[in-house]
Amino acid sequence: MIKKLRFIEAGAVNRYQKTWKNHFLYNGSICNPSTGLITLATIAKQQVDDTLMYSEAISEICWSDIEDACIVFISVNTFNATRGYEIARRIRNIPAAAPGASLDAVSTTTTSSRPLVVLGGMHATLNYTEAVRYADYVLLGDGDESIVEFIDALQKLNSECMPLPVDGVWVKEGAPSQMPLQIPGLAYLSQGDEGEVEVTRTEERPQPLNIETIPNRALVCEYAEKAKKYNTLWPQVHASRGCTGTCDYCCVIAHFGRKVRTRSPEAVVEDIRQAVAFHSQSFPPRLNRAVWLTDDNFALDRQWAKSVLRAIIESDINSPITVQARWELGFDDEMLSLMKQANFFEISLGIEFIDDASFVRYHKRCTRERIEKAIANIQAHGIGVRGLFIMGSDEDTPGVGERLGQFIIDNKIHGCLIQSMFFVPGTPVYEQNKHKLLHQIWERYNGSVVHVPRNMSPAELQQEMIDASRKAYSLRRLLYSLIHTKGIFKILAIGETVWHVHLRHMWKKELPLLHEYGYYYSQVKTKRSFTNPLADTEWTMPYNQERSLA
Ligand code: B12
Ligand code: SF4
Repeated sequence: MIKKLRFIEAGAVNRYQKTWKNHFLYNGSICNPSTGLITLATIAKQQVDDTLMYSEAISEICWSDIEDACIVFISVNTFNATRGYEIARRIRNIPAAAPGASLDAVSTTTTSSRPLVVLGGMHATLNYTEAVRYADYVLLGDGDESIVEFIDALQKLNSECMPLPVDGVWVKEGAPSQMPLQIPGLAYLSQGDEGEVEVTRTEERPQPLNIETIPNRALVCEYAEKAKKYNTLWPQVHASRGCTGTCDYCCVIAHFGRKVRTRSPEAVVEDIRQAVAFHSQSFPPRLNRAVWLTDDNFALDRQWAKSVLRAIIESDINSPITVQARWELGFDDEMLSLMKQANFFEISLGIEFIDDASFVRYHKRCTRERIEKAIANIQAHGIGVRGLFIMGSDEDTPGVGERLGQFIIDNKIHGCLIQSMFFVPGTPVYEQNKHKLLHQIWERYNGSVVHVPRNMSPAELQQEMIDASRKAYSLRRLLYSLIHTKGIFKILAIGETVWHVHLRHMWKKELPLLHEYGYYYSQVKTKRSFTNPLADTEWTMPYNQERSLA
């Protein structure tokens, strides 16, 4: 019997630490746990009652609770892949069960057993040939259906001989020669005819259409108490998955597919209700009551989006709501007035660049002029605009930070996310630019500079990001917001100014290293010898990622 399942969301470089700063510093050493993994834990709990999730975004892992689990599912994006692999390695170092052992043996607490390790999530899917070396299995794509089949398949094997891949290698001796788990969307290491280790991938699995499950947030260890305690955690709900865009840098289309899958308006409303209740508390009352709809492009299916908005208007939900969408939404007056009625206070626009040449280069269908008009129209409906920006385009030239800051001020954008372009393996920008990457230490792929842009050195680019942030979050802008804006915008202005001071501090700390990298990179280009300057640091290179730039 499979008696115990554990889910782990691996932490990023800023994984959870207990500190007083968590009360006001968003994404410092606390941030929201993964909705996707909570959804999977909710689904799996219907099969195995003893199911629990740890998120290193909000707590530490209780290792003694992991050791006797039957299966541990680990979720990795690119920015937390290094840590995810480390966790997988640690669990697999618990001595493996002998080939042919039954699943019961795996779930005992004896030292000769260990849980089965399954990796999944965006990075594991797009890079399964890498991820599979750390896990017994990789489940590809959205897990809503595959996880059920996977657990069922293992349950069925339980009564028979259960051959386990030992240390990641499928051992045929003493076990059926046919791999017993042949469900679609699975990758694992196997042994070829001549004894060599090879990666096997089963047939492709279409992404699930039924994505109605409402995540049971109470399954996440320590989430309930922290959700109430910290304003830096807030209710988040994912209403639709995927996008039909063509942007070269986007891993969302690579992972979720170039189409959109939606949940019913009823499920979205109920999910929001539950998320709000989970985070609310009467004393002291929450300062930040905002709900975040985390869709990548909420208004892509316009009829559906309007039906969700109408359902919210008709419901008892009165929280302020923020959502991500593309600029086209700024020209749909009916949508904007429904959003206003549904208490949407803000739209996060993926603006990305401020020059048309970059839009063309990275196949983002828009122009600066259209974006500026869209922003003005959204604001005319009484909704604020947050800008999501990418720096480090090959079209960027020195002074781009100052220009971006000015764009933000001129267009009255009240908040922004500034990131350097990062390169998720599996996306077109990765393929086009992999020779320009400074390293492949995935945990550094979190918005700071990881490549050599065309017109600047890496350190210069990072300095441009600092300049843009400083201009957008100046003391003057903060004072202006405190005097001229109302309610939630005041709270956001304070919170985000603190967050950007923190970001700039982190970016500055990396400058000497980026200088060094830039220097080494130029050495490689002139064919001189190259030593990886990070080789001696504590950062660990993922398997197969140790590389010199030569
Ligand atoms: C909400 C969100 C956040 C929130 C909450 C994060 C969270 N833990 O959910 C916050 C604000 C904290 C955040 C922060 C960041 N984020 Co963010 N975030 C998102 C966003 C918009 C939605 C996440 C979501 O709910 N997705 C929907 C669910 C259903 O999908 P899912 O999580 O992938 O899970 C499904 C499958 O992947 C799969 N699956 C997942 N895990 C597993 C595990 C197993 C075993 C299996 C079988 C399957 C499986 O099944 C799930 C359900 O079907 C995504 C974009 C996106 N569309 O995913 C970006 C995204 C994940 N974020 C991204 C980034 C870069 C960041 C930051 C680095 C930004 C920054 N510069 O600081 C930080 C890093 C966070 C940190 N720990 O420091 C990138 C990641 C790119 C990458 N490949 O690594 C994304 C994809 C945005 C983008 N378009 O580039 N983020
Ligand atoms: S519009 Fe946004 S979500 Fe859609 S492909 Fe472009 S970057 Fe990705």
